[in-house]
Parts: sequence; structure tokens; C-alpha cells
Amino acid sequence: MSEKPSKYYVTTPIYYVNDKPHIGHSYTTILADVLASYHRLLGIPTHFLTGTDEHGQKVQQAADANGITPQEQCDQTVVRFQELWKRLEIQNDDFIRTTEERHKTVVQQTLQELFERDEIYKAEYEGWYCVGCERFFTEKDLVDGNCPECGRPVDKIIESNYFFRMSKYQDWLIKYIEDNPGFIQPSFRANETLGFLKNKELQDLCISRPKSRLAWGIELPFDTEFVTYVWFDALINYISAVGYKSDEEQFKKWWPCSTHLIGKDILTTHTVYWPTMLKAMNVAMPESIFAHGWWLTGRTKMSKSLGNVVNPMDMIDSYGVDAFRYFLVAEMTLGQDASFTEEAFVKRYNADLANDLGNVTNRVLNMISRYCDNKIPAASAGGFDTALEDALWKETVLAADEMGPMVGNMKLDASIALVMTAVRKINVFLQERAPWSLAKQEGTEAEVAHCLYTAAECLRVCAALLYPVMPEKMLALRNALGMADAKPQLDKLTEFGVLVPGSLISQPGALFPRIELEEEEKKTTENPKKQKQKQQPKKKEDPSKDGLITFDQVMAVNLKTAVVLEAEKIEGADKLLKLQIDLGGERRQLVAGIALHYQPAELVGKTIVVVANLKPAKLRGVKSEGMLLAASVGDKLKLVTVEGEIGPGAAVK
Ligand code: ME8
Repeated sequence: MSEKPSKYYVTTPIYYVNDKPHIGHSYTTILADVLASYHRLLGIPTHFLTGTDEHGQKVQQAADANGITPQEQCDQTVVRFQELWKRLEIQNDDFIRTTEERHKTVVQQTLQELFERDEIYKAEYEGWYCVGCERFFTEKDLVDGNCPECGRPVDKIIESNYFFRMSKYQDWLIKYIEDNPGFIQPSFRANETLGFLKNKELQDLCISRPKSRLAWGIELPFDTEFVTYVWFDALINYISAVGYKSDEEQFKKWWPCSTHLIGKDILTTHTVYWPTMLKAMNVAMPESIFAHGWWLTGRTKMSKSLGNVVNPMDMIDSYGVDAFRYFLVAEMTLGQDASFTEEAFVKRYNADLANDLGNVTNRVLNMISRYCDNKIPAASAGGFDTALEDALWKETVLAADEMGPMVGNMKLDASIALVMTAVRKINVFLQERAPWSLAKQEGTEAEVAHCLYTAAECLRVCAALLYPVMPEKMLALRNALGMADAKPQLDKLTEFGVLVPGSLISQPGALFPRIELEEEEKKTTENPKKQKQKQQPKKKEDPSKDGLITFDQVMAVNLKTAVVLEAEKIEGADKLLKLQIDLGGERRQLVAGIALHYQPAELVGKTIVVVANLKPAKLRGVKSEGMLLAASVGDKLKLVTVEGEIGPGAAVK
């Protein structure tokens, strides 16, 4: 950040509870979390708000489809969001639900006030309505007779409703956007809104729905036959959550909001409805509204209604939270669209995390262990050439200094690229300095110590800069470097000499084990959903078009009984257990995705069935020589076991 702000308040959209969250929702929330974390680590008072949008037609329709009440729909679905945020290590300070009293009261008070001030009036309305977008359009707005936003068919509606005098703020809004270049970001989105405002007459906004058509909403305080339009209700969350009309001190502390993070799909509601609403309410404008692009599947937006979403829980199960967070932030240039593929994920993971960061971590820790007795060495410049060390430290400091303004300008992907370059430079430095050769010479202890201390200090800085993106792994790295404090302080980052000589280092194990492609194939057999997706192309290659296999193919699979000798969890892999099995005189190691269903201790002694002639593979870097059989229904999984007197190594036919 070029200038340190006095406070930082960041929001995400509040998400509809008509369905469970997907990668798109995760993305915005992770971005907000990363931004909040950077600001907190800089010592800036920070407030991070997220939540759920629980009223309106979409939620009502989902409830109807599920045969439950809208409130039940909200209560059941909100948990999916909250659970996901917990798993994604999201550190939000507040979570607002629009069905909470604290929000509903503020919406009603605001409506009453605007009604009394004649900012809201009643009129007969005739127009076109898109259920998907929950918005009214005029005949002129329609594109080929369909919704101009989503392209879906619209319904003709004639009814009495209440309207907010939005049109009268058109000129003011154009001027405000023009006078405040950072208000809507990126700037091409500001141009988009300006284009919209300059090219057509802004209509007044219909802010009510008759209860006869939709009852699920906040009742208008001045007419109980109507509920509030979901967008008018939802946008107010950004102020109701921080004390508007309820806690003046809190409101003064956080408002105006620093950044409303949104996806480009909700640009108009945030850059036209919201500013005009605030203007009418005499409330200050947010400092910025940042619209990011979409995650696409192929060329299409990933969305619940299109059914092409990637489930974040599956990604976390397969690759871990930090890798998932890293990929989303590093892969998408903020503002642009990006395509999500698992192949791209694996490629980036292996290149950046397993190769670059994982490698340098291993090298630094292993060499400190070998040459410095497992303790952080002391730096001592004198009597030898330190040009390479000096240059490395300078470059690392430069990266740290450049990162602040980049984050401030929402160039998060570029800022990560910058740190990864700094990581690579440590590797290059080690290669050039070759402490392993140096160590073979007499009297070079101080030189080796200085070299490794510098590398460790640079790694400390990089780990701190990556901490907001990968909190779990970077904490593990900090601990491995012998640092006792849990969190880095970004404003004190570039003082040389933070690592304390003499403190013990530890080996965290492989922070980012390489993902091998054959592991990927194996993994899909652990995950029934992915198995379905990924086996499709294989079926095409199968010569038997009817999907049946021959007797010979069955006989080619060597199924045997085995007795479990030992079982243990695999660090960093929630679902996996490592088993040692007796296959009838032959001891083997197996990795199985059963950790959520069995405790290691209860497996020991069981006689199970395994595929004995499966090609060995590595899962999370751990060798697996076979596959066990299990039956599963929904969330339940039970091992196939053999009863009675049959020992290990018996053929299963
Ligand atoms: O619009 N790529 O809620 P919503 C990237 N309740 N981001 C995506 C995405 C994708 N494919 N799909 C969704 C609503 N998002 C309203 C908001 S705010 C006062 C009310 C993200 O559940 C992105 O942030 O449809 C987008 O704006 C938001 O989810 C929409 O979530």
C-alpha cells in the first residue's frame, strides 16, 4: 500500500441461499480474505464482512422445489457457506444473514425514512420481469425479447408497486463516477457503467413486490401488502452490519467501506442502484467497488443455474486448502475472466509450489540441518565475499516493497508472481553459491553460515508475503524456520536479522508433494464423483461398446485377502490413511481414502480385500502398492472384509 490507510473495510457480495456455494463464490471470498489478511498483518484495523442473501424469488423457488419453507431453505443452506468458509480458512469478522433482525430493522427504518421524504412513491407498473435476475426491464431494454442480462425469457407484468426515485440521480451519478476515478474498478468497468448511464434514461427503481406474487421478503413498513425487492434489501447489508441506524460509533469506525468486492455480473446493481440509494439516504459513498471477472468452464460462466460448477470441497479434499487458495488467486488476473481446469491447477501447483517453493524450502532446511547442526546459523559478514548474499537480500526486499502498492492496486496475481520470482532467486543463489561445495573446504563455517542464514531470511520474507494466501502452509514454514510467533508482521518484514541464530529448525515434511499424473488417475478412483466424470472418455476407448467386460478381463484383476498390520493418518491429507498390510507373506504399503470413515486403530487386524496387481502409484508423495475394496452409499463407506478362518493372501474370486 502506498499510503497506509487508517482502517480497511472489505465486503463480498452476500450470496443467495438457493443452492450450495461453488468456486465462483469461493473466489470472491478468498480474495476478500487475502486482502483483509494483508491489511491486518500491516497493523491496519480491518473489518471483513460476508454473508447470505436470503430473501426473494430465487430462494422461494428453491424452497418450493425442495418442499420446505423458505426459512428452512435459508437455515439449511447457510450452513453450507459457513462450513466452506471454515474449511477455506476464511477469517471474516462478521457474517450477516438478511433474515436477521438487525438487518430487517434497518431496511424497514430506511424505507420508512425514504418514503416520508418522498424518495419512494407508489405507481402502476407495466413491464418485463426476469425471475433469474429478479429485475424489471422496459420493452426497449430487452434483447431479442429476452432478458438483456442473462438472455433468459422474461414475463410481462402489470401491477401496482413502490418506486425509488433513482432517475433523479442520473446526472449526479455520472459526475460522481467521472470525478472519482477509483470509485469503480477496474476502470473499464467504470466506463461500462458510464456508457450505460449516458446512453439511456435511468428509470426509477421498483423496490416492492406484492405479497400475492412473492411473500418471502421484508415487509414494507408503510404497506403490509408488499415485501421489499430483494436487491434493495440486500445492498443495505453493507451498512446494517456495521451499525447503521443502530450503533453510531461502530458505523463511524467502518463506513465508508474501503472495497466492495463483486463479480462483474452484479456491476449495475452495485454501481447504479447502490450509490443512488446511498445518496438518497445521505450516506457517504463506498471508496471503491471492484468487479472481478468470471471463472469459466470452457467459454461459459460457471454458474449454479447452468449446472457446470466445480465443487470447492472436492478440490480441497484432493489438493488441500492452501493449494486451492493459491491457484485461484494466482491464476486469475483481477478483472479478467479465467478458465478453470484441473489440468491447469496441477500444472501450476507442480511448477510453483512443488518445484519452486517446495524445493527451496527443502534445500534450505536440509542444509541448515546438515551443516549447522539443525540450528539457525549466525550471519557474519567479514573476511569473505558477500556480494551474492547482499544482492539476494536486496532483491527480496525490493519484491517486498513492490508488493504493497500492487496489493493496494488489486494486482494480486502479479504480486504473487513477484514473490515466486523472489523464491526462484533463492534457488538460483544456492546453485551459484553452492554451500555444499563450500562446506567441504576448511575454515568456511562462517561463510556457509552466512550463506544459509541469508537464504533462510529471504525465505522468511517470501513466506510472510505468501501467508495471506496460504496461511496454513506458511505457518508450517515459519515454524520450521524456528519462529515462535504465529503471524508475520508485514510492516517489519524487511529488517535483516529477524531469525534468531541458535533456534532449532524442524523438518515440516513435504509442504507441497508433487502431484503425479498417475496419482491423479488413482485419486479419481477415491472420489466417486470424479470417477464418473473422468471415466467417460475411457469408456470410448473400450472395445466393448456395451460397457460389459470379458471373463479374461475379470481374471486379469488379482484380488487377494490381506490383513492390516498398521494404520496411520497422512499429514495434510484429511481423507487418506497409510496402511501396512500382510498379503500372505508379503508386506505392502497401501494408501486409501478412508480416513473419514475409519480410525487407524480400528483397522488393525481386519482381513480386507485388495487389488494385488495394481501398478504402484504415489498419493500425496506416499507410495501405494495396491487398492482396497470398499462399498459406499452417499456419505457412508464400509470396507469389504472377509469373515472366518481365511488368512492373508487367499485369492478372492
Ligand atoms: O448475486 N466466477 O448472489 P450470487 C466468479 N445475492 N465469481 C462468481 C461466479 C463465477 N463463475 N459465480 C458467482 C448474488 N460468483 C446476490 C448478491 S450483494 C448485495 C447481493 C461470485 O449467489 C461473484 O462474486 O449469485 C458474484 O458476483 C457472486 O458470486 C454472485 O453470487
